Amino acid sequence: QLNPSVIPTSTTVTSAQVPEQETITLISASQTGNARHLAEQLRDNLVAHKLNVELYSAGEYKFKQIHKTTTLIIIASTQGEGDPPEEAIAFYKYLNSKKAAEMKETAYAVLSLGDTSYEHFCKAGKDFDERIAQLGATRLLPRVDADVEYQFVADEWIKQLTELLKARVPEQSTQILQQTQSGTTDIVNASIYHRDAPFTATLLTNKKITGRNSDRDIRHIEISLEGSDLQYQPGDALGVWFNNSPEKVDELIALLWLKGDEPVTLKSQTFTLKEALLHHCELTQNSAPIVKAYAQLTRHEDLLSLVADKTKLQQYADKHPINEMVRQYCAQPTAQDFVDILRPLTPRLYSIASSQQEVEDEVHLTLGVVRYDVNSRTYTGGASGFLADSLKEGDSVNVFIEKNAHFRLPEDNTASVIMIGPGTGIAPFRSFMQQRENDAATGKNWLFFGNPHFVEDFLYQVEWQRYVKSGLLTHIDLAWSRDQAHKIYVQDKLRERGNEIWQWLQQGAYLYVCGDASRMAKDVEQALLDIVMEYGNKNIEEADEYLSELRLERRYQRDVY
Ligand code: 2AM
Repeated sequence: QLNPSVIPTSTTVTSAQVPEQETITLISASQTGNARHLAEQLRDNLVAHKLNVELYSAGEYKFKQIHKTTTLIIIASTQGEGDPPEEAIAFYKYLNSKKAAEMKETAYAVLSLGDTSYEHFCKAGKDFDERIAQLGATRLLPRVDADVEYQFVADEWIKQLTELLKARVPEQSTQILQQTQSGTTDIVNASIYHRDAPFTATLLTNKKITGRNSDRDIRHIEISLEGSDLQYQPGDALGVWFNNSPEKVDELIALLWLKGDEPVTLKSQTFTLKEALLHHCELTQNSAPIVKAYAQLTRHEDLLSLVADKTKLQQYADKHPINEMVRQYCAQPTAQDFVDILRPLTPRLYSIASSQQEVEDEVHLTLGVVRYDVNSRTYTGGASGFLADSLKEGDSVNVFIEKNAHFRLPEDNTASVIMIGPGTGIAPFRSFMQQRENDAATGKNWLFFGNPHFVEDFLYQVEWQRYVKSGLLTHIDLAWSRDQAHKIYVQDKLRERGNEIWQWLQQGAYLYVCGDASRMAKDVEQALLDIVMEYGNKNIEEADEYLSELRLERRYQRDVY
């Protein structure tokens, strides 16, 4: 409420006439936390300017009210093939459906985060922006699409937006108390260690857990967090910083006809070229923008004509690691020009495979090692190669915890859970079971796991067998895709058990999916829809609605990559 004494008497404004300061609704749609951090930064900035703001995460926002907002800000990132973050799927679907109401009263702005190496750059943010305009809302300022290096662009946007919003507020009403709302119900154990100040941990164990004849190299990794205050919950991820392979770096320097001791500047810090390539630049992911920049740098005619064709450019980037590109199109750029076309190295996130209650100051991962051959030369994934090949047990690795409030066991220990995690998607479910055993949770547990061969690829077989024996694991259904002539996948197992899955859902079970986003998660979702249609007697729209409701109740959670 306004304090009447601060209203100038000469203007004889009564409190009834003072326009209530409107509330700015700020929604963050975040996958790895970047959009969330920016939203918090914006919120703090708005509060500092005495503006009235409520911050919500997309997962908790009551989106059916959205047409009632007067000022709406969305900060959204994009996943995989242009999808919105997991927490924003129900919101996104609603907004894009016929049910969404007109938004003529709303003024809004969107900041989208993305990665130009992907075809569907910033698609989720673009979709939000366009759909909200279509519903009749007015843009406060043009949408900004930010790339991986988003901070500078975001700072500018926040500054502009703050000025704009300040200008819209009637002078008298800025005394109203500010309110803010926190995003998640998670207990925040803020550690002194985070992404930009990671903890130097120790690798304890690196053990291959696929068989000798498996075509997958999957490792069980144990890392000691001793001496840190790091705390994690089942569902969280471990962020891992890595160095590029010294052999690949030396090879690249030679291919560039450089020596490695040339000084280069990155974000106003000086390194030698070799240091920059080892510790600060991405070398394991080529992308269309990099190929294009390299073509412009080298002025190679063949490469220039190749990059002029968008499809060919994308295909070339997908098939040629940076070293192969430089080998094929040799040139002698300066060290600085070359590092300028590269991306800064970013940490990789791995779903944690242990519960801290069980393993105390350790953290476990289930790591799929990325390996592939190009022109008979072997390439390895950045962080997976570093953890699996470069590090010896006892060596140091810089890590941090990335919270994931959208992948959590039910708070109710009597609730049942259905876990679908083929391949390395098994990781968080190992942590779930450790946690449920420690909590003596009485809810039922059902695991769907799949991999190519039973003999080679049954990850953590002994542990699952123990859980089945003890009764903690009520059911385990296994899909060995290549143990017979035709493929069998987890979604086939789901369909086989459709009736019972439906019963579990009707009794309040929670569904979790972890693993491959591009095919598995989509096929699994289709199987779930089919089950809901068949056993719940619903048509496709109703089944879709049913899954959306589950999402809103946090009974359908995914950690897919
Ligand atoms: P495949 O490689 O034999 O085709 C973990 O990678 C397991 O997931 C493997 O058994 C793999 O089978 C399987 N898989 C591949 N595509 C899938 C899909 N679309 N849905 C579910 N599982 C899939």
